[in-house]
Amino acid sequence: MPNAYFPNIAKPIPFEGKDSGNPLAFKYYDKNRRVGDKTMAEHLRFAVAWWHTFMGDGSDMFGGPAFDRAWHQATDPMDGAKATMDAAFEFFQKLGVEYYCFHDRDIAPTGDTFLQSCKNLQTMVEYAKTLQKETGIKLLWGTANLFSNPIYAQGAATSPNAHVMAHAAAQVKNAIDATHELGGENYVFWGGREGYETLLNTDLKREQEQLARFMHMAVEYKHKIGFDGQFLIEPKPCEPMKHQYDSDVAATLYFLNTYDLFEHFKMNVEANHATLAGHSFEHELAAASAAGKLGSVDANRGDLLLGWDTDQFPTDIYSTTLAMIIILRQNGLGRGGLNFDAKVRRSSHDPTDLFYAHIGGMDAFARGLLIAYEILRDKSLETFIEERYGSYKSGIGEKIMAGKIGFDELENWISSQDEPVLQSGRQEMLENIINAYIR
Ligand code: XUL
Ligand code: CO
Repeated sequence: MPNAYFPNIAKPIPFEGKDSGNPLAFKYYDKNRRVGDKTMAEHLRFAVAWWHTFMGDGSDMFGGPAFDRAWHQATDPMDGAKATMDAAFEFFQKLGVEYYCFHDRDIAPTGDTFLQSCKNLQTMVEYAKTLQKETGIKLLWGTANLFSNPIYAQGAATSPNAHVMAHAAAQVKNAIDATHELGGENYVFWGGREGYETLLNTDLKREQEQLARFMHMAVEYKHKIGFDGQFLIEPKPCEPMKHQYDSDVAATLYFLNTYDLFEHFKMNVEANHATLAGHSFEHELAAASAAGKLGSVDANRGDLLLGWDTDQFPTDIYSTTLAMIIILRQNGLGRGGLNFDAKVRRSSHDPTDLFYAHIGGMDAFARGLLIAYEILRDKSLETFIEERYGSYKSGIGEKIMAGKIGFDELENWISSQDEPVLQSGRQEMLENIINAYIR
């Protein structure tokens, strides 16, 4: 294993169990431990996000780069991209994750022309292919950065300028090719600039039609080249725009349904995007799962006292438990996974902080998995929920849901009945049950 960029981490992070006092060891994530019919690694399918972990330099609106990153030293952009890729694969191996995710412009620098950018991407894809082969590390998903280049300031697929939409299409084509070439298991669409700043200059219907047309072209292209990865849409309500069209799971499902795209996409649900949309993380997971559309997760957390996408590492066991209940109920994420779309704070400038951050996130989800598994195994919620809707299994409830009767029959039936007997929702009792499992 190379040892150039993280010399302080001499060997892969070990599993040492919950009583270990070693901050560079897993306390809960024991990748080969079986939980039900799968190992922890198979359940959780962790991925590292290239952009935050390897591209982030600690800059924010108030100050420049702050991080100590040996792989950012090169002056030539392609040399820098190669150094970054070496650092990334060293990091994956030392951390012990099997997957990563990238934007096209993360792994390869933007060139002076579109063609040069495509060439840079191809070169870096070839290099990534070699490193994937050597290490067994895989690509969970690829995506295109359709938000940094100033030409996308008014949207990419939803730009009022058809030339810009064509540019976006050509860029996505190349990003799908790169993902396909690297055996990516999914491809993500996050419409960072697909929205508006003001309705005064915006034809909202037309822009959504453009977005739909763009997605149809992507689906056609996917079939044309035989890419069998899952297409995912990642909802987010705002930031960078005032409003983004894929604002939450429900809005995205409506968009897919309206434009005949439903069968071709699933969702990549991000925790911090859910809270920005005024929902809980578990709400968005449940909404996607109920539609059979929960494909993958961007695992992070926000700060409820701040109104922006803070992209912090997930550490809240209660939240990971509720998330894992929903994921286990649908029998896992299939070809999706848990991608840490999260960044260390600006003051955590040391490369070792990247390890602490990921170890914490992986342990938080491993613990959530173990707790959720026990809750489901004991049917602690399931039996209650089943009984709560019991009145629809027979009698009048069964007739209603079978579509056999309507308002007239129900009026007749109700006239011969006493008042309904109500059952408690038992929220507090159920909350206590969950807490009893978090030990
Ligand atoms: C932005 C965000 C993106 C997507 C991929 O908030 O989450 O990084 O995950 O473009
Ligand atoms: Co994300």
